Amino acid sequence: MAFFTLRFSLFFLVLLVVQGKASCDYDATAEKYLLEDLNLYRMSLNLPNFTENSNAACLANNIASQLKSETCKNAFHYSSTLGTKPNVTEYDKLMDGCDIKENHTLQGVILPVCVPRLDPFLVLSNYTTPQYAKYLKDSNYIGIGIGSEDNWMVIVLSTNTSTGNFSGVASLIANVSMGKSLVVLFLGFLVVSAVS
Ligand SMILES: *[C@@H]1O[C@H](CO)[C@@H](O)[C@H](O)[C@H]1NC(C)=O
Ligand SMILES: *[C@@H]1O[C@H](CO)[C@@H](O)[C@H](O)[C@H]1NC(C)=O
Ligand SMILES: *[C@@H]1O[C@H](CO)[C@@H](O)[C@H](O)[C@H]1NC(C)=O
Ligand SMILES: *[C@@H]1O[C@H](CO)[C@@H](O)[C@H](O)[C@H]1NC(C)=O
Ligand SMILES: *[C@@H]1O[C@H](CO)[C@@H](O)[C@H](O)[C@H]1NC(C)=O
Ligand SMILES: *[C@@H]1O[C@H](CO)[C@@H](O)[C@H](O)[C@H]1NC(C)=O
Ligand SMILES: CC(=O)N[C@H]1CO[C@H](CO)[C@@H](O)[C@@H]1O
Repeated sequence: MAFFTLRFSLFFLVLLVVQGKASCDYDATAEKYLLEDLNLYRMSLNLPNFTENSNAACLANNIASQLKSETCKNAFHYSSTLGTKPNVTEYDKLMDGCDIKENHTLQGVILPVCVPRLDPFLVLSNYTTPQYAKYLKDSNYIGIGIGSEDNWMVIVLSTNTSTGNFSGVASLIANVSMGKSLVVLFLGFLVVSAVS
């Protein structure tokens, strides 16, 4: 715990220093530290590190770009209910743009948070609340894509199976219950607002 606190303090100093730089540098730094912290969290649970999934990262970035113009206040509008797609404009196009076939996303989860200036303490603490942590703790999720824009951080978790690896390769539909997969995907699309 002390280790985490120290890391965060250092990160905060780094943030103060780089704040004047381009926002994409800022975003990339926040994403890099988040990935490291999530992998430390996984290590503490004896789970393998997340490996970066470039398709999932592409989707995470696209979703973050879409959400960028939304204020944190409206974040809960983006939570999704069973059987609906994430409430993001042209979600299908976002997937196509990343060369992802929808059949390969069924078991994936999309976890956005909205935190002013992506304060790393609050971002990580939001991801480690039970409703998101249960996915981070799940050994089925081995891949990760992280995207961010302004106040939005989006994590897309992928599995090592054809129904969740965000592949662009077409495949026969896997023999899983569609309804169950949709629950997994869309329960995951919960939006966290820091300003509620
Ligand atoms: C897992 O990630 C942590 C944090 O980035 C790193 O320190 C560690 O070396 C990684 N472990 C492996 C096996 O890659
Ligand atoms: C989707 O988001 C918009 C804001 O962009 C909101 O007005 C609308 O109510 C949301 N729809 C649902 C079903 O949450
Ligand atoms: C993913 O699955 C393949 C084949 O099932 C296996 O060879 C590979 O080691 C797995 N990767 C991880 C990170 O579990
Ligand atoms: C994802 O699954 C598809 C279909 O099983 C497979 O062809 C592809 O190699 C997998 N991709 C990754 C990155 O595991
Ligand atoms: C994707 O899943 C649908 C059913 O939801 C199926 O009809 C379609 O053939 C599948 N496509 C591929 C490329 O596997
Ligand atoms: C798919 O699952 C059903 C039961 O859920 C089973 O009857 C069927 O044989 C399975 N098909 C394949 C190809 O595994
Ligand atoms: C779900 C969750 O933990 N949301 C929190 C995200 O962080 C902000 C700022 O600390 C909190 O206000 C939210 O409750």
